[in-house]
Amino acid sequence: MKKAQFNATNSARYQSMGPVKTWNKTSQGISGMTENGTFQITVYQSGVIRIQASRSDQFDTNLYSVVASPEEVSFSINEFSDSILLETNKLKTQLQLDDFTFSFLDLDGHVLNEDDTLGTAWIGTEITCYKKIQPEEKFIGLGEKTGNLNRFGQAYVNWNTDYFAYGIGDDPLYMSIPFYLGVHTHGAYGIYFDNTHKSVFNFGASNNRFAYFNAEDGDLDYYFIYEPSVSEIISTYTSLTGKMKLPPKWALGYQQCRYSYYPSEEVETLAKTFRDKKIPADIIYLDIHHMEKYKVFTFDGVHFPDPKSMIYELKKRGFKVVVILDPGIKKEEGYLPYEEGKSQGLFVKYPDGEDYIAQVWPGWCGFPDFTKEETRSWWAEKMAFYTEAGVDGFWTDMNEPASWGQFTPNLIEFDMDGNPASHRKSRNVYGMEMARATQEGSTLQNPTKRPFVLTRSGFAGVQRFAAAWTGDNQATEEHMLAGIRLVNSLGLSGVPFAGYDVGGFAGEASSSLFARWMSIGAFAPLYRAHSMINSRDAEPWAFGEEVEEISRNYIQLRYQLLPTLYSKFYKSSLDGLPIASSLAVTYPHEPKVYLQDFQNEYLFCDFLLVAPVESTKEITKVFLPKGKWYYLYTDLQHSGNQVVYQDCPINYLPVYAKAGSIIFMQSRVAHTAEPHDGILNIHLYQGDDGSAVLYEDEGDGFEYQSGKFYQRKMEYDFHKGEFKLEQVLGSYPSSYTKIKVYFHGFKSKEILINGKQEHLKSENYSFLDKITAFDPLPDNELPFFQIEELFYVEIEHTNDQIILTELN
Ligand code: NBV
Repeated sequence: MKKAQFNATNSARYQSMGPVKTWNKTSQGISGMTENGTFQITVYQSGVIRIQASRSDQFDTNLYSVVASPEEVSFSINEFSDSILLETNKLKTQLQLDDFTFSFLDLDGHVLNEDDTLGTAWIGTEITCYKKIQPEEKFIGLGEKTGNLNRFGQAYVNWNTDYFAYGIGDDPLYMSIPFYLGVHTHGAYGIYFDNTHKSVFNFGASNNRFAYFNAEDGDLDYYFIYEPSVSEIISTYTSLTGKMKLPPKWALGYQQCRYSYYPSEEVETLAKTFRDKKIPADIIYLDIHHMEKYKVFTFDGVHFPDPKSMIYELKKRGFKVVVILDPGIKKEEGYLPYEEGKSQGLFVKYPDGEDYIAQVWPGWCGFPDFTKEETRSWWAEKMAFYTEAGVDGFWTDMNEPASWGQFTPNLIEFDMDGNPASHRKSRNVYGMEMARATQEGSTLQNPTKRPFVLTRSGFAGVQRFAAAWTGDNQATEEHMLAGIRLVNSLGLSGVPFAGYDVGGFAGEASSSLFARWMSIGAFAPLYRAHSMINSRDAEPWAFGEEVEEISRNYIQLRYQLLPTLYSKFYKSSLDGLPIASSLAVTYPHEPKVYLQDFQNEYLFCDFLLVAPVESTKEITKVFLPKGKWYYLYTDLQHSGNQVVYQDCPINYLPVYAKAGSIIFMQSRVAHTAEPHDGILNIHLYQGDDGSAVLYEDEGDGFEYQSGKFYQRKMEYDFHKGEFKLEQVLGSYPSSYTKIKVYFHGFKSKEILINGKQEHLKSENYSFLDKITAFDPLPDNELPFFQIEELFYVEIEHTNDQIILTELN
């Protein structure tokens, strides 16, 4: 790279960009030079401005995260004596000429975000952008980061790290997403810092002056995003870094994992037990003991003598098998993946060309360079080993990459798709590129199937390739709640499909903790229980009869909610929005949302407010935002904008439906592919307008992309007392023959359906079954809640518009 002639050196002291010397208007913005560097301002979208600054005349970029090109957008540039003002129809960007500092303002001139006068500067190769903190500013997002929802006062490092049994305040963890949102009185904005080096985000920690973000090398390259709402900011961020692809429906089911289930008889017993006990489930994972001496692309011949038949049997029971893939390839003569990797130059190397070898489970290993096209295609081909045995999904672990010693030397080199770079620039994208290769492999091997990849490590944009889980958590109450914040934060950062190890990976859950975790997990986008080697059994039935019934209840509820969940996944694949959505998304300016007591609350699939609570509590405080809310299990109504005290016996997780909710449910099934009874149950909640789209398709494959889907918009107009089911779109035949609408909070006993009078019927309705009184002592009986006299109507399903009126 040619170095421009700037005064700046790799000084040990702070050195700023200095004053702007020259600048010119380009077709997409502005480019210019300061005393110490070059810069470029690109109008990427009308609400997205990209700022780049460098000491070189060629900008250092990240090839892997932003997949969108700049849009053609009209903007104006005005020059003043001390500044330049660039204006789009959404925001103003002002560049101060004497110190190269930026201010971003809305069209009314309110400051959204502005640089501190320290601006953009280097210390050695480290580049930092210093920002003023706006009054009352809250900081949210930044992906898989521990700590509070509001990150003010905290600082974080982005450096993908294998962190076994991390503490709930520890940092960094496995995945880095350098995207955050600032929320204050004048609105909200997002900043995505597109630099893959180790970076730091400081939101006002250890100083009373500024927030900053920096990277230990590379350039300043960030996207400033301004939209009128937090959800539009997140959506815009995913228009840059890409969206989650619609997963196969089975990936939304309950997933059972263990380090490790073996031999194959144990796996078969596990599958049979789920079915015998009528606990729905879709996936069984095979962890590292499925391999021969932990060598990827092998099966342990002793414990899994006939994996193909085993998987075939599991499939007959409606299970999918997901296998773990670790990147380390055992350095062993005669082991084909190693021989091929070595001879074809597919491994990560030292600068002198020697393969980098480090220790992981199999012993000394080479590491496929997933930032190289040839390696990704080779890996994708190797995956035939698993798909031929019938494996359906893949779980990429240890891809930070992890190795014993946990200290990868920085000199090793990665191809970075033709732009070789050291570990310093490459580490953070390695895991994402492994997930990408794995997704490509799944598609190569099974072109008509949707891939399912679950990854531990990743970077901005990882949502395009895989779902994420939050690694090796611990079986404690605080971890259960911390996991919710991690998943919600991933949702704020473009990764909607995420989950935590239900029950806790390290350590052992108490019965009540396991029960509570199972109920919370039912409202996680990814619902997977997992636990560590040498610990007690941790399946839904392993904690006694009561916990088994509680677990069954919530797993069943999850399956009954599938029409809602699948519709929401579809929506999220289009708009990039979280499935488990922190209240900060919908109510960003409500201060209570950020309080310790309430920061874990979230909206699941838009309508259900989940208020997670420890298993040790019998009563909890819940903040209900403005509006009206129904306690799910009894329909008890609460007006919003208040804190309520909620009983939370171990068999009832506090969940509330928002007035205006339209919740789709189906009958109970053993797994996602089992046909339901043909009745679409719609739960409609009185009190506010609502709208929802029911989406269905084959649940796998890609025919939905050419119109083979069933899509139906439904709208509830509270003031008109009208509920409209619009005409069905798409060519996928409905799986429903009947629609049953439940009216929550309505008084009407008679309504009109397409103008014709109908008398409503009623029943006692319960979302969860009564827990058997196993203990003869009456005091130990768990409560049972139901909605008495819930009115409903049954309608024949047709694809035509159906209008229900006179709903009061
Ligand atoms: O493959 C074993 C485990 C796995 O179960 C876990 O989910 C990963 O996060 N893996 C880490 C390696 C070792 C953990 C001690």
